Amino acid sequence: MTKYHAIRDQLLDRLDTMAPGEQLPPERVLVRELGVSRMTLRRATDELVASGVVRRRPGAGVFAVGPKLDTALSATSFTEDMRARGLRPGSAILSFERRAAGARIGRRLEVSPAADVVHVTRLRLADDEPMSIEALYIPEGTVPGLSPEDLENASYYDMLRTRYDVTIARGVQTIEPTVTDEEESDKLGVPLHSPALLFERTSWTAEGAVVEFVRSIYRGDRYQIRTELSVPQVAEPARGTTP
Ligand code: 16G
Repeated sequence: MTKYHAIRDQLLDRLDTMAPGEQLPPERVLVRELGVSRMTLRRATDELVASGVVRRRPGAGVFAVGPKLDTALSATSFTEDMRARGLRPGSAILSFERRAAGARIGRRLEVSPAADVVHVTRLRLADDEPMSIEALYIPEGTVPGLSPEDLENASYYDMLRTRYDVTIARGVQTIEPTVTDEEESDKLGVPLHSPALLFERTSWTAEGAVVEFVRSIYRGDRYQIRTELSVPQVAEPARGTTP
């Protein structure tokens, strides 16, 4: 292990005991405490900044970001998920339009290319911090009269249940690594080409109607995926039998 990797690990140990937003001691203090050169410390810190574990505020210092948000692989809504963590969910509407589905979205929503769909792009926030950008496509017939104001700082899933009496029964989701483009970086407040997670989710009602196709870009520096692993049951050979 190189010297700077060892220092990075020591800094990570220290960060484990720190609260989000807490400041790391100044460089000259760390140099003394860890017995390293300023250059080695800087290199280790740069790596932590790049991986999103700490944030550098020019002129102020280096601050702990806190653990990444675990996202479970279930059909929960952003709003429920944030509330369960004690964070305040928010969303800003970036665009809202009604238009013909077109071939690609039509296939996803299982409607004809000429069918009307509602296309909404939302910036999703947790305690006012941008977390993801979601492009949501809904068959127009599912949400008659839906307006941008309905979704401003509100939950689409709640709206489906309470106003349209529609309940999501199942979904399919894919996840891919990606990097943010110029517009996404700008909206999410991260550098260009930052790591991100691309989720594509299709959700159905119990009757088999598609109620959304969603393309979500989640910040890679703030999110990780947690999955519960079940152990496959292997059938034991019966005792006393000869192979
Ligand atoms: C989540 C879902 C998204 C869904 C939204 C509803 C992922 C990757 N995506 O962000 O597909 O449309 O929740 O949230 O989890 P809402 O009810 O708060 O609008």
